[in-house]
Amino acid sequence: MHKTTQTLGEFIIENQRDFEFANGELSRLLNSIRLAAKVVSYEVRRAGLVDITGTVGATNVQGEEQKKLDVFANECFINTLTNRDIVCGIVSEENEEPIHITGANNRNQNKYVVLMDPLDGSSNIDVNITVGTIFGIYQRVSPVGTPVTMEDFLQPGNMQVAAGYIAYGTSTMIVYTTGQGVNGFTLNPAIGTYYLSHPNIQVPEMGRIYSVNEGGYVHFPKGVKNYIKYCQREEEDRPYTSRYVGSMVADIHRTLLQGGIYMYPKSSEREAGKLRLGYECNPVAFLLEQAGGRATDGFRRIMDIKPEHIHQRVPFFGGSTQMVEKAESFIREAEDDARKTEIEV
Ligand code: P6P
Repeated sequence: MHKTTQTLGEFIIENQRDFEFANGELSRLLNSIRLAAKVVSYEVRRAGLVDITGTVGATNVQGEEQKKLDVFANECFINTLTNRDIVCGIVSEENEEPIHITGANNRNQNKYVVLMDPLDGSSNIDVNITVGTIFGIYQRVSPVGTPVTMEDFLQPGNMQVAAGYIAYGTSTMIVYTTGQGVNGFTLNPAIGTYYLSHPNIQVPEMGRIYSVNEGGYVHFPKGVKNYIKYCQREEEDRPYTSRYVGSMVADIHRTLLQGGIYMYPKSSEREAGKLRLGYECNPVAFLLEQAGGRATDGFRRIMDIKPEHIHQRVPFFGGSTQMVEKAESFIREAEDDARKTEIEV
């Protein structure tokens, strides 16, 4: 029986009253993301049927091979956000520089900036694994009526007014927050409507799943290695289960719903880890915290980190609060031991 719960459109209107900036603009912004997500979802779902998988022979600013769907998704979100005339700037994983949008009559009247990864996990496209779009929304800090500035894009995550992801999985879901909790909406592709399927998502305080690319184990810091060994030891409620999709949206969606910890540590190969602060870690951190979870770089709250540049990478530990705190304790302990050894030498 088709669920006839509240639609995303009804939910946005009903809840815009709760939003201190409720002047309809954020609602229109969220609606533009909702539309772009439908278009991208349609293309992702037929990727295997038409020659839209594979690569365009180009690489993006991350030096990663660009997939045709990456390019399509990036253009789709940029065009949709631009046409709605609400956004004055966009940072995208696929673009080295921010996109400046002067708006109607080039008067720079638009108030929001969006940081996004238009198709995260795209390396999984050709093997039919869940990929996703991740977005964070901020109010500009530069004066309305002037061109958007780099400072508008370098705000800490605690300034986000909304954030979320679209998961293109067995079904297409939008999961987002405006600071009033986290809600998930599932798309009914037959009628193109999203329905509230996961109201008020709460991350379990404690989970039994740890999620990390264990192929990097030899390069991880000692504290992270010690925590992974802790997860694997047969004592108390352990060993935990290991799950790693290699697509952040998939791993985070599971963590939000079932609990657990998702980690992308720094390593001897990647001094700052791999995940980008602006358009992967901050939006996900906002969601996790709004759902009662925790997100840090092992030491600092992700959303308190002041970005230095728009493609900055940070180590990431996020999920069930008790698990993230446990991982942090192992990391701190190893750092303290290393410091003591240095002093003794
Ligand atoms: P690795 C995808 O490129 C991504 O940014 C995340 O979606 C994913 O969690 C991670 O990288 C996977 O990286 O090094 O484990 O393949």
